[in-house]
Amino acid sequence: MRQPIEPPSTIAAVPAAGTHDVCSTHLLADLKEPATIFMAKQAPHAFVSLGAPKLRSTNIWGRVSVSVLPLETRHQRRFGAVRLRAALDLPMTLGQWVLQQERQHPETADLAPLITATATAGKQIASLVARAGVSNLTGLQGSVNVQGEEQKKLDVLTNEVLKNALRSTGKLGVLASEEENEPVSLMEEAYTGDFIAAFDPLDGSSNLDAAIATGTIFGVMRSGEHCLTGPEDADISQRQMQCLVQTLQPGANLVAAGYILYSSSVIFMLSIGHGVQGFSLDPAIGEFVLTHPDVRVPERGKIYSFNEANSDNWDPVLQEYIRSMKKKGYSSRYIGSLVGDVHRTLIYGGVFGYPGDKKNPNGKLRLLYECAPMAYLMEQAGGIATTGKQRILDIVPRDVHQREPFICGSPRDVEDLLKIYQGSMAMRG
Ligand code: AHM
Ligand code: MG
Repeated sequence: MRQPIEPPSTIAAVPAAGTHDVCSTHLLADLKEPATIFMAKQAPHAFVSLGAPKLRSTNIWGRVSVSVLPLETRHQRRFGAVRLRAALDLPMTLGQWVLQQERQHPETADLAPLITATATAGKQIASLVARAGVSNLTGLQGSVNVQGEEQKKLDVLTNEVLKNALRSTGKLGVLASEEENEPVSLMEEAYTGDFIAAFDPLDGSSNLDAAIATGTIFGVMRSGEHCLTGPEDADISQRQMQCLVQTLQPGANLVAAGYILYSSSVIFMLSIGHGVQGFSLDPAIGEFVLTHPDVRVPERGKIYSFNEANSDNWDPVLQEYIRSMKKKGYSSRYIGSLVGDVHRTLIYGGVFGYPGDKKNPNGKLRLLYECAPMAYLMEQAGGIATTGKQRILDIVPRDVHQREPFICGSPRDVEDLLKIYQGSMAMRG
């Protein structure tokens, strides 16, 4: 739709054709179609009105695409005008993206309530984390979880937030959490119980009191028939046992996984099996908006990320690998917060690992709700996730809180490690 704009309603100066970021306290909010504007050829800027008459007084950053179009009339040509097309590109919200996915991949449509509920819980958790110091939510709860770890106040609170959000979808049959001793059956209250979710509501919470990045990690799998009904004559505990067994699925069965990073910005990275999309929480509108479409981990990076304090206890292969990275000029970065470390690896490339060692042969990270969702995202972004000997997504869990060595990142960087492992196995015959 063409819409000539008069200079008095201008709100942003855009230098000629191209895509430009603009900021305005008077963004005309209702531009739905590209607008056409005319300007004098010699003018240094096109003054673009981002919409029609109604001014809305919000402070919004926008992105304007401007392209030069052919002139239409002899009059315009005679006066040396330039005709431009200006369109305001507002990023897609998570809600709009979910609707788009329902059309493009109908088989994923029933995931929509779970994604929306997770995003809502993420916003609530982001707010709790940001205000933890002010609201006296730092420090310990005074309880110990089944893994013998002291729970932080926010571990307990964020577990409730995420649990309630997912429960309210009516879609969840069972949930497993780092902060729950056993999987929790929601069958009695679910309408369908089609899905199983496993999550760590606030990973890296030991960093909280120092205001360092933390994150929520989650994975979603489909329930099997048995979990939905159970034998007619089964009592509750038998059915719960069946649901528990259903929870112990390999990461290859995930239908959705993601994390929410609480850091200098709040970022929701998500995959429903068609690549990885990243959404940033826009505090101006309180919505996640698509800022990282189709994330691909770089083929190779320049960073390795391990807790090197454990290196004396690593196997010789890993020690040799890290030595080779130092020789190649790689940098070391390690936050000690899985979501932050994996997010940096996804964006910049390189390798992150929490390997097994002499003291802890299976490392520290939990398969079901830490390694598997991260491995799913990494593979969906073109990366690799392995124990060093086995693909993470192929491991069938025996226990809800089982730990596994975890190494992931850029395909070329992880392949280098796998080659050394294969070489050392061949030498041993
Ligand atoms: P948590 O789930 O109890 O928060 O522990 C997991 C965290 C991860 O975020 C991080 O990768 C790892 O522990 C760091 O461990 P370490 O301090 O041994 O390096
Ligand atoms: Mg954790």
